[in-house]
Amino acid sequence: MSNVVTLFAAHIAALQSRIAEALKLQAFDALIIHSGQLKKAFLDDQTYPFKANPHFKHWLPVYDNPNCWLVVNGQDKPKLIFYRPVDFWHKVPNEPDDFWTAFFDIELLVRPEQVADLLPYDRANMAYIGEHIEVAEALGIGQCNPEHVLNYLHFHRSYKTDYEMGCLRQANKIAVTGHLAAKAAFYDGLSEFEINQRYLNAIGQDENEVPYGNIVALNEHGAILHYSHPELRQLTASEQRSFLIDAGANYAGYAADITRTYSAKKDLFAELIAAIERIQLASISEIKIGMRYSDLHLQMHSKIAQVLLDFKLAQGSVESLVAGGVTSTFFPHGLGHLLGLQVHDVAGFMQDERGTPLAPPQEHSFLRCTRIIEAQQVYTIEPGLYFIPELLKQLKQSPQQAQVDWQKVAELLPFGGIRIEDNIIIHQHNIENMTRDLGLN
Ligand SMILES: [Mn+2]
Repeated sequence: MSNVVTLFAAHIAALQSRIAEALKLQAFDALIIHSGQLKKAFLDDQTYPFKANPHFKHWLPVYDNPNCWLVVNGQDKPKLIFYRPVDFWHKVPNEPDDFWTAFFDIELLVRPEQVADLLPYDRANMAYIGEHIEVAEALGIGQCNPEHVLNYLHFHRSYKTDYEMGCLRQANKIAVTGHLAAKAAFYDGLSEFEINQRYLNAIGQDENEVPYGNIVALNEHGAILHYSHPELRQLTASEQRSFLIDAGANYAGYAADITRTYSAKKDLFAELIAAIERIQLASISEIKIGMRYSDLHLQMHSKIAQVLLDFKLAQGSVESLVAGGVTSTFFPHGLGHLLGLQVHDVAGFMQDERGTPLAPPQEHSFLRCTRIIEAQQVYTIEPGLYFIPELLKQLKQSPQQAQVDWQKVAELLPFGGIRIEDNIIIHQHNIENMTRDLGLN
């Protein structure tokens, strides 16, 4: 924590200069950034879990308080309007008194609709950054989410300040604790549901605080890429084969996103896990500044092909397995993505601060990133190898089916799949693997 505190001043200075540059693009007087509002379910008095506007939580570690506002112009001390209602039904947040409070002029807002009195008087030449356009219009704010400004801010969000890197390390540290607890719970034979509970217990966060829904999958469920229905039933020892867990943690609004796969026994599947881990680590070690992320993804397909050949799951050349789409059957998702305030951080396709997009290669449409890899960026690297019935069925109907050893595939089908995912920081002279450095192997 102390580390994070000392880095906060430089973080705010960096955001101030970004805002100053962004405002030059469209000559606004200021940006008015809204944390958001609670939303009710249809015909209900119950609200959805609150997710703060990432542009808001970029400035301060407040991600659980709706109806807050920031006014920033890149020069003056940022103004924070902090929502603190009089309310005996809900817990009211304490008055801000933390390492970050000195960096803001803070005013307390008791009723959301009174914000007009606390915002600058003339808002015609200001821009609203937030979700609730009707609120911005009612407040007479000149423009909503101007595209040039958003593109600029999104592109630059990919370059993390030292403070942000500190937060991402902390998020990883917390998630690693959960992963170790979940691994132990798997080998203790617990159900998916209980393993997930153990994970959340270990990290001290509930399912609304973690940055995405945990994927806790036993056996065949590992082949469902976004499996989200953990079963209550405990497997018998003989039913236990494999365990895939994709679970993160939140720290100060920043996300960790980590995946591990385990085999119940020392079997073929365990060897396959070790092989995927080797190519995952090899891929990280091959990253060079200036490479395009999508090229790293394409190189992973060659590595997957080699694994298929080594394990005699397929035959032929690496080139033919990649070109014929065989590797895409076993590895149907992208190699990874930018990570930060959002688990799939914005701007994965942006090639410059004007927002010029570069789409992924046509055969790899699920890839979330085509950026040039540069220092201060944070990525996940998450290759996988799965036995997905629907995709295997399609492959079986293609000419490439002759390259596949279907008996071997049938043998591995009950294990679901493998994914190994680490979170890395690109530095000028090295790649930092936060996940492994913090003790998850
Ligand atoms: Mn991920």
